[in-house]
Amino acid sequence: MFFSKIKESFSTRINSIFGSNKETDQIIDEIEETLVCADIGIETSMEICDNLRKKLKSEKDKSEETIKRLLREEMINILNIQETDTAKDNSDKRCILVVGVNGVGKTTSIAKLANMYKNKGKRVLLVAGDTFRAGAIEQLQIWADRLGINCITGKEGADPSSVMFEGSKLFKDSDYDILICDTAGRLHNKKNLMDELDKMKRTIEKNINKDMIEVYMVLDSTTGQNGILQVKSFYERTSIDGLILTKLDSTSKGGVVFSILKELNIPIKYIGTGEKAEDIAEFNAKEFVESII
Ligand SMILES: Nc1nc2c(ncn2[C@@H]2O[C@H](COP(=O)(O)OP(=O)(O)O)[C@@H](O)[C@H]2O)c(=O)[nH]1
Ligand SMILES: [Mg+2]
Repeated sequence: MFFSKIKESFSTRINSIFGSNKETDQIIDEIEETLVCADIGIETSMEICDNLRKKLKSEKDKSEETIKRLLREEMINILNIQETDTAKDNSDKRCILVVGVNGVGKTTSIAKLANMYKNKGKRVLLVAGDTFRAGAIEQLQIWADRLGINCITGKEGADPSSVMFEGSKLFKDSDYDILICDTAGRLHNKKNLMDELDKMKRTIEKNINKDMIEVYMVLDSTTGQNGILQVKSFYERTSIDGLILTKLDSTSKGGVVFSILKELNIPIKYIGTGEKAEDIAEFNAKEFVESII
């Protein structure tokens, strides 16, 4: 089970609300509290429960089962607000630039994506664009070797844009389907990370049409609301096409998924559910909610 920790804490709390002879109003109030505690965010929790109250008014049966069913429906509704632009997802040749702060799981997610696309029969090329962090290039290279995927690397400390140029040029000139680029989460020198990302993007655009390039931001779900601030600070400068939410296997607070979609309105493309290459899945709101309550 992907979300066993979230399920454990969330469904245990929801289940404990029922049982004794409580009024429906009190039950809903307690559900609202539980949602807030699970990091769903106050506004979103209120919205879910207001809708739940309204729906329950016209419902004769106010049993635990009905309340839970309606709660699931409302939670799924809230998560489905995202509009997914699948045009790029389906294009033949595409480039994904992966950004995010250090330690969130960028390199691991790139390996997972590469493996997933390879298994779908796509030809994948990787670019080790995190030239700043010690060992980052090697980390991606090890994954690439393990998965049998070609990886373009430069020297540690080199200008990441030069590796991006080399990778995107090879991509353009060969019959690769997908180019996935790793980037640094932090810079050692005083250079601004956003300036550096802009530069990388412009460099890639010299070889690859703008419309084929997507920026995916990786977020660590265990950082909760802090992750949202991270996205906002990136978003000021670079538009983000999708999110990869990692470590959902090791958090008990799945609520961040709701806050992300409500506050940022950026689609969650993939979720990370472990440390192995195959621990990645497309995000599905219905499956997510049904697996946690
Ligand atoms: N449990 C778990 N660990 C993950 C997941 N994704 C990444 N990690 C771990 O998080 C740590 C940092 O990952 P890394 O890819 O190096 O992060 P980066 O600095 O953003 O490139 C590593 O120990 C990974 O194995 C995930 O979905 N679940
Ligand atoms: Mg990395």
